[in-house]
Amino acid sequence: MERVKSLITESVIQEYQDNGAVCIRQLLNHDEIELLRQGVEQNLRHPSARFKIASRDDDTGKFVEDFCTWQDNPDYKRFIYQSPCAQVAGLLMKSSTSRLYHDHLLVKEANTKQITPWHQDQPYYNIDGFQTCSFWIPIDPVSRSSTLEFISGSHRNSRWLMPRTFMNMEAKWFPEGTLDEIPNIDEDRQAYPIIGWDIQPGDVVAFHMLTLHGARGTIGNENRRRVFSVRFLGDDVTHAPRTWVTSPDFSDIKDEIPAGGPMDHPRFPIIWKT
Ligand SMILES: O=C(O)CCC(=O)C(=O)O
Repeated sequence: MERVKSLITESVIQEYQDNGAVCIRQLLNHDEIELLRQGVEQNLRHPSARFKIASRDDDTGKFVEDFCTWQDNPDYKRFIYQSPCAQVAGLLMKSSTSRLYHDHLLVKEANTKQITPWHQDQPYYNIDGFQTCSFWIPIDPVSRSSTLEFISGSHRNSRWLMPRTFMNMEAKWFPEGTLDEIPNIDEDRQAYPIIGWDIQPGDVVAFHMLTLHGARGTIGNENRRRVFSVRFLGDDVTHAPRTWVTSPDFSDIKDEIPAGGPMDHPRFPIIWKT
């Protein structure tokens, strides 16, 4: 694809490798954003059994999430197979293949107080490996104050930090005390290399599954913030079945993929290869 050639330069790939997050301006065209808009609306009209409300009842807005609906959502499916994202993920990960892991819907209505606490994604997952890439794709304009932020270079540490539930900060995945805690970044923001971008539809943010990231609410913003996320795995990623319920929950297929083997399964198709 011409736009992939012109936008994904060696320096963009290096930025991804060094910082663990990169913003690619206008990677997506109008038709691709429209496809996502239809897909998101269909998803919100027909939420899956995995749909959840991630904000409190007394919030002035609302934060909702859904997961793994691409097989029932023709617009998501078309986007995943036909947009440049899988190829871009492959280039950023320096992988010869790009395998779909899952899709994730994240909608914050205008004036949502609920923050997304700082976290890494991989400790919630059922995978091992380093070649990973998630896309965070807003279909509404997002201001710098409500955008997803990253601690530049934090993926390189490759140390897993304690995953907790977003609302009650419970340790549901690893027992208390078994992993280091995420520092209180917002207490001393100057001490961290925080990066983040305001977004116009068409822009995408790609990030590594070990990069520390978080977002504020949408307080003071008139926009709702509808985000479609699609996540890809590269050559070195293997299945790591857990004794706990991962997020998203893949326990129904736990025994269908050998532990330590590639994620070969119809739920995780290879979308792009060199
Ligand atoms: O959209 C958000 O607020 C959080 C996104 C996030 O944590 C993710 O995509 O992994």
